[in-house]
Amino acid sequence: MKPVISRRNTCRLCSDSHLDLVLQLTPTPPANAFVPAERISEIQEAYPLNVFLCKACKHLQLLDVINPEILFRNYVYVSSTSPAFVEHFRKYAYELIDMVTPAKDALAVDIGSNDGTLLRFFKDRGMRVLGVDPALNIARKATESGIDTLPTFFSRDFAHRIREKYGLATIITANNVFAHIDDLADITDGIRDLLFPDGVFAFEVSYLGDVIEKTFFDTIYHEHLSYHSVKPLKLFFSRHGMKLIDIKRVPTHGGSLRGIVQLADGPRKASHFITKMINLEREMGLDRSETFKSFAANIDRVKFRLSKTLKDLKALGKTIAGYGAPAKATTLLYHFDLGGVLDFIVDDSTLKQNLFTPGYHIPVLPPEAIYQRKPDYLIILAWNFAQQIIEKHQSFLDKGGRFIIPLPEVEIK
Ligand code: DWN
Repeated sequence: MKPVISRRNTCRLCSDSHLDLVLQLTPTPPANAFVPAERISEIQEAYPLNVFLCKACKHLQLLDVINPEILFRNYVYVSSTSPAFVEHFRKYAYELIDMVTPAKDALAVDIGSNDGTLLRFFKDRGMRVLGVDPALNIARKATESGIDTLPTFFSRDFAHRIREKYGLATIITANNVFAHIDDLADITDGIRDLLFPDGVFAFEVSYLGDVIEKTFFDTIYHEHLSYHSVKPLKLFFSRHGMKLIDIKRVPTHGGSLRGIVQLADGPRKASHFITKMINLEREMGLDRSETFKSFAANIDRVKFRLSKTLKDLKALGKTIAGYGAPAKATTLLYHFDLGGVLDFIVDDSTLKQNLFTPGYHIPVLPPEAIYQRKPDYLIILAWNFAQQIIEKHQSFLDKGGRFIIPLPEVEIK
């Protein structure tokens, strides 16, 4: 087996070796490395969370790469936990179908298809669908639910095997995946080889512009090797025989980019919005190291405010629990040194219930625990779903409980 962690010394998008260290967060265990009760006495190793800016193409990235077999083979995140996210995927799928108007039985391939949430909407509209996801448990359940899912990592070689068996794809998607892959060149060459000449590749990734603007630093963790912005991606695709033709900001995960890509000689014209986004990124300073130094200062400001708020509440004898056990909570808890503050965390995902969080081993319980253990405060660690969570638990408020939203600013509701 490959080592647990390896270090690359070139940019993931342009292969240049001039990379600036622009941000250092507290090292953590892998963000989704939840453990069962029988393993809580084990010490989980923490790995560096150092962020680098490529001086050539300005791509922001991690260079310390944790073995994807460790990160993704036994995965605990499923897209369908959030009804809002399922609805987002429904609209997304239908927008792509309206754009491409696929022939009957045309093939849609989803890379990192998870539980098949997106593919189900393509299937409902008459397309052949194929998922590819290395999470053995989730891939098996997706196949059993009617979405054929190959339990493996996508690669150029694997794309050729898919092409031989299923033919070319009219739509290829990769959502919350294009930030997770170390060898993006190989993946992209595979996508190019699998795509129909008039097909489209669509991806969604967390957007660096939103991370910086809203101080969403907790989305920095080892699964996310890349923190994408438009200009480096546009250059990258052009170097791989493809063309970025549209870009759209979408609200998921605190703010994401949806990119539409075609073969370099594809039929569609590029949107002028791409140039507008590149100009906006220059104004935001996403291509400058000093931007990330002020980002670090913002993180420290929020850390001071949140740590003081929680420690003052604890000093008053208040009890505090967490709502949602997202991957990003690992970064937030470690970087803000909050491991000893939360008595427990609740999460609606049965895959995480009755496990313990990475490293700090805080128990993750079903939401019923809120009404059995009656904490005074609930800090919403899945802040991107704060509204849905608060609406679902009005009775917690009615009983005198309060919610704390940690980012982008500390808020008590
Ligand atoms: O890139 C990734 C994003 C897309 O999803 C992956 N690396 C892993 C994962 O990141 P995350 O775990 O931070 O994602 P979420 O979707 O922000 O996690 C939300 C958590 O909150 C889940 O554990 C489910 C939970 N939740 C809940 O308990 N009740 C969510 C909702 C909406 C709820 O009502």
